[in-house]
Amino acid sequence: MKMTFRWYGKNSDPVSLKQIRQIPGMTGVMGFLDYKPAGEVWTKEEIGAYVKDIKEAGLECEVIESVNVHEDIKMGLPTRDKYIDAYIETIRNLAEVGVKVIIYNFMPVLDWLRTDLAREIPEDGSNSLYYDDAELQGLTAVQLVENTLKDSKGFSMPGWEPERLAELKVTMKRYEEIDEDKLAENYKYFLDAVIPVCEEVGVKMACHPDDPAWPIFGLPRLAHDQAGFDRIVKLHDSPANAICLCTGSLGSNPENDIPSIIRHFGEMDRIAALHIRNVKFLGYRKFREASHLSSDGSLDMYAIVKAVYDTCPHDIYVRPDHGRMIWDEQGRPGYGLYDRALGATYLNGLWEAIDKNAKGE
Ligand code: DNO
Repeated sequence: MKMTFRWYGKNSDPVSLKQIRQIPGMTGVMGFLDYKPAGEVWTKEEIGAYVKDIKEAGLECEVIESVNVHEDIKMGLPTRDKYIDAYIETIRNLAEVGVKVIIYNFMPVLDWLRTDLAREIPEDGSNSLYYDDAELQGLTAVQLVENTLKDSKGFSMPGWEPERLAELKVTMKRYEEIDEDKLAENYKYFLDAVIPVCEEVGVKMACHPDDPAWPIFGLPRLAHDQAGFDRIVKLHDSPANAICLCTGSLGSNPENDIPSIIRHFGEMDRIAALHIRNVKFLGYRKFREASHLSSDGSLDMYAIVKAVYDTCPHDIYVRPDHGRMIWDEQGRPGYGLYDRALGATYLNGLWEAIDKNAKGE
């Protein structure tokens, strides 16, 4: 397991590379240029400079996240080809600086979504991201976006680029014409264009699940259970058409058996990276994000890491995901230093125990 940490770059992340390097067992960064609007090429110079900083800090940068797919591609508009060309250029540029996995998603309009970015956890006074579907029912997509941006404390948020959200009303309207089958068709068109390039340059595309794991605001969504991912991996059958298995996103729906889903896709060699975190179910479509520890949430983290150990390559890329805000840290919601660092060391501890046990040590 290559343990990595999401990092937003030196101009945007209050967490420094030095701090990340000091977390025990940390080998690299899952990188992200948070200022790039969907559809724009990530140039060699920008990526090169970003990766150089990471390498100088003694870390690797073999995974890049949130290379966002332009809405015109998802909607299948005639303009999609120019955005696909730009995406291909980005893939080539990323491959040149040593990137092996690109994490993206195919969620229409909105990326991950919560109804509260800092809900206090009464037991210990920390706070975390929180979702209650009943609260969402009272909101329009526009209101939800406004609330989220207001609560983001001025930090950029992955998937919540202002450019993309400016056209929200128009885009929502257009999606009334697009059902899941149409979205799958548009997805296939995209994969048929990009996957051969990935094969050529040695990169895997890793689709991130819908978060939460069900359709919202009547928008079509494809990636929230095993059947959905079975469909996605078959849209273009190649090891380069892979999955970023996010345990917390899929795990927001208690019907998803996460260790079993990991085993299913691990055995098919379709998992290219994992985001591993815990969630605590509070009711029907209601959850908050817990510390990574099994006993703090609803997911069995031992069974999850064991499934990874048993079915994925042992150098698979993993990162702890959204942390709580603890010890009075002020930071980007979900992406502070402390709780994610605790999560990483806990996951490494589980791995060590499983590994030694497997080797009879
Ligand atoms: C949320 C992240 C996502 C993920 C993207 C990939 O916090 O896990 O933003 O990186 O959906 O495109």
